[in-house]
Amino acid sequence: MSGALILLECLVREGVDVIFGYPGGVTLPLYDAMYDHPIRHVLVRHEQNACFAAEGYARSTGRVGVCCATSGPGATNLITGLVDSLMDSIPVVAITGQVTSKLIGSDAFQEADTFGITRSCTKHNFLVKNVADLPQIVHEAFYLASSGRPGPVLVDIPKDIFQAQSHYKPVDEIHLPGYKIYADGHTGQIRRAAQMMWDAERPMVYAGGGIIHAEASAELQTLVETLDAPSVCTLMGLGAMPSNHPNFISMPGMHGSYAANMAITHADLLIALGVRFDDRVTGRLAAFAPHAKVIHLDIDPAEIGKNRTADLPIVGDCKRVLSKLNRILLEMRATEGPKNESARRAWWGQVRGWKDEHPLTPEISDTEIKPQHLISEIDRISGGEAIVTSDVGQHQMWSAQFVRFNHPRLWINSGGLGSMGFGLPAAIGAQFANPHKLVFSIVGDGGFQMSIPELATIANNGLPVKIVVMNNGYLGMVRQWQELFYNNRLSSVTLDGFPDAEKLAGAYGFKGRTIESPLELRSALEEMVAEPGPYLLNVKVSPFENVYPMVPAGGAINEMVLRNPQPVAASD
Ligand SMILES: Cc1ncc(C[n+]2csc(CCOP(=O)(O)OP(=O)(O)O)c2C)c(N)n1
Repeated sequence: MSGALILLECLVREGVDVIFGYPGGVTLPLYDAMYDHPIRHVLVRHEQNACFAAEGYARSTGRVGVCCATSGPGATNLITGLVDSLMDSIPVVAITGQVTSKLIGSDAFQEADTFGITRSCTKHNFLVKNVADLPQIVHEAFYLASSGRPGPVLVDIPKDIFQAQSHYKPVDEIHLPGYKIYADGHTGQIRRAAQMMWDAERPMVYAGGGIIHAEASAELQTLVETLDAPSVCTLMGLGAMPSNHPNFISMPGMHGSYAANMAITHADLLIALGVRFDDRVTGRLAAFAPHAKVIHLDIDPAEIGKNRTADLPIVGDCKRVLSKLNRILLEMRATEGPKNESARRAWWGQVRGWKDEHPLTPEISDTEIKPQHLISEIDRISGGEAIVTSDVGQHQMWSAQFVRFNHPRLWINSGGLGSMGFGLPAAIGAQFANPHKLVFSIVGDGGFQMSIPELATIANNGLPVKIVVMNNGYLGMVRQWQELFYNNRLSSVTLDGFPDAEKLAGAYGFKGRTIESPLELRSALEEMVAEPGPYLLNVKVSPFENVYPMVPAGGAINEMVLRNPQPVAASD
């Protein structure tokens, strides 16, 4: 077999059914092998979007997403996607072509040091030097991408390796000295954690993307119910608790709810599960959960104590450790009966009071479409069941606030890196992985224009993605910061000349429409969803709406601006 066929055999054995990619000179042998191969190759319109689409596939399924690019510019175009996957711990395998082995280092045409360049933006990377190593390397790449803390792994393959002849040798065992996964958690620490949870008067569960990666939502729910504790999910963790669950408060942090941030501030025990104490969650770190002892569970030991010292660290897989914790807690409840009943009742009273004081409610107007109104109408149609991908900016934060998710893996967004241009290609990957699911792609007029070429991929493949452009005519989130922190000196944030949506979608062969009256909002969304194919709905919303609550950068999370803010000094 040629190296190209060996690679494809490895992918088949890893269960890969689709690759998102873009061909070029050095990957010609691979594309020739794919010509009549059962694995489907989806031709995107830019390599960055190949990686974002692979992420959409991975985020919506938990399986490894695969993308492919040629050497040089093809490989460097993948970088944003790789960093994005690394920041959000998404299992992606990227295959890149490299110039022929004997030309490496000669500044050959389309040569780039992909191995060197991607060292810091992958969980691991390989340069294949011998065709006989290919099966071992590819299976190791899948194992590394999907095990422990998931992440992107890149395999760089010179053209001559694709062409060389060898055999596919099955790989029975992966043995990587130095790569250890501590999945089970320390038994003593787990016992101590259970005791701390049992003894707490004001416990608070703070759950993140790690719960979703570990498929530990059911265990999380059991924990929250056994403790009867309030819980919040981070931007990456939304869906880990069903949004309608009585113990779920909402998202915490910079644009989190008043109740979520107040509850964290007043808790006496913070149960941090699969989270990384991101600055967008913690605000001023020194003022974050100031009265709480912290239990921190994470699969990655490097996260423990990175930002906030843990009083009780547990390195382990969230699913395994939470099921052990649940067993112990249920035993405690059976033998000891309920604990701190009146303190816990008072705590819930406080949390409910905060919720009632400042609930997250969408703004609605009779004359213009408020962005929050748009998002809450999408939420009404979704009913917590649709896949929603977003881009980055105000629409992302309003989506996180107002769309409910009954299950994990429905909410797909670029959390850590905040990459504009993510939403549309991520929807492509998610729709390929979930052909029968309703997929909304909620994007800003800025981010949408970064990934407009992917309308062709959507059209060519007949993907029924429902694209909703929340069109405020601005780079909204940047405009908001310029208004609030730079005396409203709006500098390079106006987006004039948005194309006619009907003509734009029509040019690609599908339906599009622009609306601006709140009276047509509901029927336009329903028309879009009823359409069997793709649909582009351009929704002109009030341009100057800001996302609240807002914790100004560097502020403590209980110092939220709820609305009508006083400008404060500029900072990051
Ligand atoms: C690739 C990239 N460039 C720049 C930014 C900085 N940025 C963050 S939000 C934002 C504005 C987004 O505007 P739009 O897509 O219209 O969404 P809106 O905020 O209006 O909802 C910008 C420029 C970014 N996050 N990503």
